[in-house]
Parts: sequence; C-alpha cells; structure tokens
Amino acid sequence: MGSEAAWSREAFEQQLRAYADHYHIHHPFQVAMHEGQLKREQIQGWVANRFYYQISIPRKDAAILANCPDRAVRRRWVQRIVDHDGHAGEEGGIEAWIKLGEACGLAREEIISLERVLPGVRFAVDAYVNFARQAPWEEAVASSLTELFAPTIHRQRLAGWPERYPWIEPSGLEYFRNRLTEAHRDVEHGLELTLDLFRSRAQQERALAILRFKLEVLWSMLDAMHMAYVANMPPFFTVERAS
Ligand code: AHQ
Repeated sequence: MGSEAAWSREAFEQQLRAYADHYHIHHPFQVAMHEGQLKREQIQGWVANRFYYQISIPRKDAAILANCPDRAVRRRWVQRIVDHDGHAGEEGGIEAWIKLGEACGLAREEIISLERVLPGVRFAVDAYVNFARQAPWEEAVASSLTELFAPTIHRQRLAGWPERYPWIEPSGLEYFRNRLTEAHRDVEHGLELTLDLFRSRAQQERALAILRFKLEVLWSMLDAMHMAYVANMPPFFTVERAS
C-alpha cells in the first residue's frame, strides 16, 4: 500500500469536488431533459423510476443510523429520514415526489405500485442501500456526497422545466425547491464528517472510490432509463414488446 502523504483538508475536498464532471447532470438522458427534448412518456418514466430511489433513501439513512454508535452524528443525520418520510404537519419528500408524478400526468397508484421500475434502476438503487447496510457507517456517509453537485441539477429543473415542459403542473416542482435547502444542509454535514474521518491518504483514496461508486449508481439508473425510453430497448425487447 502506498505510503504517500495525506492530502490537506482543502486538497482532499478539492479531490472530492473534482468528481463533478462524473455527475449524472452530464448523462445524455439528463442533458436531453434539461434541453427540453424529452417527451411526456420519457419524463413520466423518469419520475416513476426515480420514485424507487426516493423511497429507498430513508432506508439507506436508517441503515447508517443503525450502524453509527455516535449520538452526535445520529441526531443530525436523522433529519434526512424526516425530510423524506415527513412528520406531523409536514408531508415530506416522498409525498412531494408523488405530487411531482401527478403533476406529470401519472396516477398516484402507478407511481406507488413501482410497476414501471426498470431492473437496472432497481439493481443500482438496491446496490446503494445494501452498501449502506454492509459498509462501515463512515463509508456510507461518504457515499452521500454526490449531493455536493445536486443543487445545480435542482436549480436547472426549477429554471428550465416551466418553459420547456409547460404541460407539467408547476406545483409539482416543489420537491426540487425543498431539496435546494435540504441538500445544502445535508452536504455540509456529510462533507464535514468525511473530511474529519478519512485522514490517511489510503482512507482519502477510499473515500474517492466510494464517491465514484455512488456516481456509478446514479449514472447506471439513467443508463437503464435511456435504453428503455430513448433507445426503445427495454429489458427483453427482443422477445417481449411492451403493449
Ligand atoms: O432527491 C435526492 C435526494 O433526496 C438525495 C439523498 C442523497 C443521498 O443520501 O445519497 N442523494 C440524493 C439525490 C437526490 N436527487 C438526485 C437528483 O438528481 O435529483 C441527486 C441525488 C444525489 O446527488 O445523490
């Protein structure tokens, strides 16, 4: 194992942020979405598939809490579950995502049934949740740092969708508005923990590898959607043709 000197805190943060160019904002499906090129069914497919990611996030975060012995960390990290599941008087992000789906013309039942979730999306999301269950809690914390790059993607949608997708009920964009503040707060905590806990060069390199894994999760989800909704080659298209 190399005995290279650890990066300074600032240099380590820069190494993490340098992965911005691997973020799924650059995936062809996401680029087409931003440029207004997606049809109604393609946007609906994306919302229905991303719902599986959204309902998996609180279970991912609960796995981190279950593995984390540090009360000070848990009492901040628990907010993520509340943000998504909601609490008395606040419907939460999962409900807001369903509202996004309804604003895109999907029926509530269609979203909640998970009937549209593609195998490739399910595999990628399950890989993320299982990683959080099996890895040391510190590593699962580091895997959430793709949200370093999330505010831009939410701002893009809020700015671009009303003009490019006027058929989407504007109230559905509430989810993205809420994430701007929630993601910013989450990343502050996640980045602080990662910079504090991954100290040696080997640990810092490990954190980069974990971030890369999570970037692959997000990219693979869009790969599955691109194949199904853009290339019109859903799983088993050679033997089964969706009705
Ligand atoms: O809506 C998103 C969300 O709630 C989360 C939680 C966080 C995590 O713990 O991994 N990551 C994440 C992300 C959300 N939205 C994605 C998007 O493109 O809308 C971005 C995604 C992320 O960057 O990890």
